[in-house]
Amino acid sequence: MTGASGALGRVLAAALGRQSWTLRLTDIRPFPGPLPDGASFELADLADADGSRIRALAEGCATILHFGGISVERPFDEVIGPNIRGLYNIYEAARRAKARVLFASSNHTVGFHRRDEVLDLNSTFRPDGYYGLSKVYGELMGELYFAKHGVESVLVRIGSCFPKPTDARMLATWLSYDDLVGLCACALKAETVGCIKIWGTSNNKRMTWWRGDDREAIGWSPKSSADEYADELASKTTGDPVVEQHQGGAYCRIDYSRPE
Ligand code: 15L
Repeated sequence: MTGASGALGRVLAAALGRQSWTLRLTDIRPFPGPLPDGASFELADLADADGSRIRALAEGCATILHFGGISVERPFDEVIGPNIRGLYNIYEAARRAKARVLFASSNHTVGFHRRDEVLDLNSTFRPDGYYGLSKVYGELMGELYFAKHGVESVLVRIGSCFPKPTDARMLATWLSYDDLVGLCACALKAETVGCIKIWGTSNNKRMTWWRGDDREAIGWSPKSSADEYADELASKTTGDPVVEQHQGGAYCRIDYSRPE
């Protein structure tokens, strides 16, 4: 697992450790706190031009849970190393290790779609920044490595994975930690997956922007729902039309300079 020291990495490491998976964890930052049972940890830089360290770490792994890299909108020069070069290192490592990849993609691949649209897997990419663009690259990298080398991928377009939804947008985008763990466990256990794409949200029915994906291939069905927070959160909006009209929310506003 890359990005093991990050917010989602720590949740997953603890939960998958409890499920008795053997985990090889890595991150550019040290792992905070004690390691889960059955886990080892090594520091590594995804953006390493040589890639040999990542390849060595992947040896013997059945699946790479790729949660590493820049996880929010940042300037292009910060994104390119971990999220573009890093992706290449991960897929080359997966090819050599004959490992499956679960790629933590993002809703920011389609962030500039409007909120009154319902998307499916045929909808076009509309990245809302350099971060979202790097996730588009990652999804296409998965497609390339499956078509050319047979490397399997579960490409998960994560909505907003936090302990609780905290604003109106998250009534559509929220993914609970339990559902994330369930999804990863299904992806680890599935016999064959090919190259599939899944909307990473909980069972949110009151507000839905995304439908129709490949979750059946791994037998995942989310259990949590943001619906129970609807009364509390429906009015928690920003009042900014660029933010509120688009699925990517605040990411669309960063550096936004389009004349109205
Ligand atoms: C993401 O891709 C980010 O990693 C996360 O920090 C949130 O901003 C999330 O999207 C979101 O859209 O809420």
